[in-house]
Amino acid sequence: MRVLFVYPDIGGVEHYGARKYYHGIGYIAAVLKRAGHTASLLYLMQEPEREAFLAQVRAQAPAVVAFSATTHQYPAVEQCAAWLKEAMPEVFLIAGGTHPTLAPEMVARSPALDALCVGEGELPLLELVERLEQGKDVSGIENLWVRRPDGWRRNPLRPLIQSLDELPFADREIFDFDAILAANAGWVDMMAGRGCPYRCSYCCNPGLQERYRGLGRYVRYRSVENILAETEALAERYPVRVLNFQDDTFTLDRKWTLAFCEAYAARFRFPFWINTRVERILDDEELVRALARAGCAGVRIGLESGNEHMRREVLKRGMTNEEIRRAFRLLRRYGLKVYTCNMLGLPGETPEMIEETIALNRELAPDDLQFSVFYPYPMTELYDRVVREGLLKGERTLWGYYSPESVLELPTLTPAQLAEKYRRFERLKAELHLRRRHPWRYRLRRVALAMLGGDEERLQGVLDFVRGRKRGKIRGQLKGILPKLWTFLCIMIHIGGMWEISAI
Ligand code: B12
Ligand code: SF4
Repeated sequence: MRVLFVYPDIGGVEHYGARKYYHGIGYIAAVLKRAGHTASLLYLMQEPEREAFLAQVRAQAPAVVAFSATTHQYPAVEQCAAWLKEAMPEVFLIAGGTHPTLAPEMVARSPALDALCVGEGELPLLELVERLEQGKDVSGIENLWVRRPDGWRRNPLRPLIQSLDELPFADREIFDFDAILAANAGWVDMMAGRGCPYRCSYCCNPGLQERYRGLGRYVRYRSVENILAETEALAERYPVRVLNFQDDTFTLDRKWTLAFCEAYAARFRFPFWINTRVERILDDEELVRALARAGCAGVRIGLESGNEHMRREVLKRGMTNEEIRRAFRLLRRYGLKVYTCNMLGLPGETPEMIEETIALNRELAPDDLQFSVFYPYPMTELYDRVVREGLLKGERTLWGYYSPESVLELPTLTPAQLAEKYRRFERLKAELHLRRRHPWRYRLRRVALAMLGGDEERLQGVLDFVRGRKRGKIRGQLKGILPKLWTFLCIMIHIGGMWEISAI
């Protein structure tokens, strides 16, 4: 049977600079293909346009269209499903991924979808496709909510896949992986496992842990051997330069991590990057040394806020600033790069608290950082809080995620203050970039800033003035030169003309 996946990633290319690979679709496609089905992909990079979208779907002639969506991208799914249901009612429409898993009730409001998938999709989608092919009833498939004439049938969840090694390697071809790799400088995304045991209030993991309670271990790892076999297969087929592990917390299982490092170092030379938490490397010199020796080039760490109260009480992340500093020192001692993830516009946050986040980052001087305006995702503690406190501005479209705007009305932070702090983060990012690339220019900037009493706005004003003067000067010089240049050209043309006449 032919299945067409639709992956909306609107605004993603502008934000990340390239198309990205997604394991959720990759794994399901691999399972379908292994069972002899055909799977293809429509990667939506821009807001879809009806006729073009329908033409692309028709060209694939699918029996099933399978949408995947995070919360931000869901409006595109709703729109495309509506067009499809109207124009091609014979095609079965299903949506899965983070948003349908977190907010199935919201997704079930779509009048166009025939089914939605809560949780892991490999086995439910395979079962759906096989049943459709055999003309069997599909309404009782575990993990699926299926539309029936009398309403939705909400089937229970099946147990989590306990042995991830049983899955085939995620399918790369469906994403045109050669092109993705070329656009991402040879960085290959990998997943070593699934699930995170922490309970951060802004993250969907605690909600998912509850949803899956009693259905098997939530945090699972692939065997080291299985990951190395995939790495080998990838390296044989593609020009791999860096492995990019996207697991939420790579070093959760210390014994597993040490075993991975040892085995990896013996077979591969590619550098790799991981995500982890301060607590999972803190004061653990043996672990950090092992990571460094295995080729771990860098670590991404969530600071989220520089204010300890905010971090501990609101975000439910226990580490102190001192522990963060110690973790940084340890990572640096072993030559690992560090990248921080930060949020701003949190409930209860004041401009001063954001300044603390900026100051902590400036002090730690990560090799790079990421920052985003807090967005409340369904099925998280902070989502419930902002709804309870009436902070949500109302149903807003989510296209503009990558922007300095908030969907919240915060009594402690005005939109203008948030926008100003967002700009400060942009400047901090540029500053860290300058520090890495041009240490001398960075030092000069620091001296200039100190002379202006640390007032960044003034420094920016001075820089703009100097740049403006420079531009003005060039323009002035051009103004002086242009008439002379014109006279010179006229004389040359005249002489050229005389020369031609005399030649005749
Ligand atoms: C890799 C990753 C990315 C990649 C790839 C994008 C993507 N779609 O995941 C990139 C870097 C592009 C990215 C960007 C963003 N991400 Co991101 N990302 C992740 C991460 C770390 C891993 C995703 C993954 O590959 N998981 C492994 C696969 C196997 O699991 P899975 O995604 O759950 O897929 C299974 C099921 O959901 C289901 N399924 C999925 N699709 C479908 C489709 C059908 C038809 C069916 C039946 C089933 C099904 O089956 C899959 C296999 O079992 C997750 C966190 C996490 N651990 O999941 C965050 C996560 C998905 N990202 C998140 C966010 C917020 C973002 C960004 C908005 C912001 C940012 N951080 O830059 C952007 C938005 C991009 C977008 N296009 O929507 C949030 C989403 C929250 C939400 N409610 O939507 C998450 C959950 C992080 C978190 N804990 O909060 N992200
Ligand atoms: S550590 Fe990261 S992935 Fe785990 S619960 Fe917290 S935010 Fe979510």
